[in-house]
Amino acid sequence: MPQDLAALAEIWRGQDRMLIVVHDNPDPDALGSASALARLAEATADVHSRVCCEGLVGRAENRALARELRLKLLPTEHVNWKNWPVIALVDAQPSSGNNSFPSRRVPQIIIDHHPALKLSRRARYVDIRPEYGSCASILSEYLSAARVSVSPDLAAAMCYSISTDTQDLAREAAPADMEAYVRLYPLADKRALGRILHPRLHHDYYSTMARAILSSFTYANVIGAHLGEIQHPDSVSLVADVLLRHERMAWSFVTGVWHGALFVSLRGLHGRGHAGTILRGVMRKRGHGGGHGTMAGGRIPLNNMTVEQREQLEKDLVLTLIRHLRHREDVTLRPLIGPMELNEAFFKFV
Ligand SMILES: [Mn+2]
Repeated sequence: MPQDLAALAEIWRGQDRMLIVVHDNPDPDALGSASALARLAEATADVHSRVCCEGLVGRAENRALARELRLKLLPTEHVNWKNWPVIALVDAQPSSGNNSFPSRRVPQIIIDHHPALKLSRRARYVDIRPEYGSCASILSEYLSAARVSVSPDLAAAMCYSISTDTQDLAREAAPADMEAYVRLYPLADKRALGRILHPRLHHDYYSTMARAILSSFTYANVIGAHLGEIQHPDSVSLVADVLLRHERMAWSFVTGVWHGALFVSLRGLHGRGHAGTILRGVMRKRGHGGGHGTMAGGRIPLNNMTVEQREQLEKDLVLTLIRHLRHREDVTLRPLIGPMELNEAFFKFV
């Protein structure tokens, strides 16, 4: 569906503010897309926006991006939904399980690139393009069509949004994603882009990575780790991305505990891997999950489980995943790093 600027203008007519809801623990695509929609509404209808979500922005790159955009995220618990005349969801849909928008309410606007859900049809303005690798690419077409100028910071952020959702345009990228990137890159502040791509790293990054690597296991071409308690939910996807780069691996699966829920991340090497479908099959009714061909995430409420029960759940998830990937049923997981590989130099310091 091409963008219908007149229909959007109709929704914004006579309004002065809009609430933009993104998924919990938002990623670069969610933040870049929300800022782009805010820019469009402000430039074309003088409507001012706040961006709202639950959770945290954890990864250093994503925090740098939010800083460049000067984004002040509104926590969902402070939102009175009735007070907002216009509500938009971007990079997310109602009842998809990864956002805190109440499922009994209907937003006016939905712009997303995940597979369309039934409930989404109720919104007044719906633009869902699952063939796009990034939601920011869709929003970039709106800005172009409306001839709204894009600031150097916003262009830098949107470039990063597109490259993270498409692995630098190499996977699940549509021609439209390439076109959007090529349109935005010349406008982008390259220093801002550099600050997003190469941020300083918090100490927690190294402790999480050490724990992850020493506890990683493998089976055939599957690699995984259970991180236990984590500082922020983004740690699971961060570790899954690093583990997936191991030369023999095609799938990575990582779990971590945050605020009473088990966060899971599944990454696949190949574009037609159906990571989202596989993860939903692995989670079944235990929790919510979803995603694209190569990236998927979800969470399972732990409801005061004991540590032993949680560890059993983590094991069950891994075995179910391995079965879904059609490996044999008698599965013995092996440690990624054997004790022999931790040489004397390592033990000198521990
Ligand atoms: Mn996205």
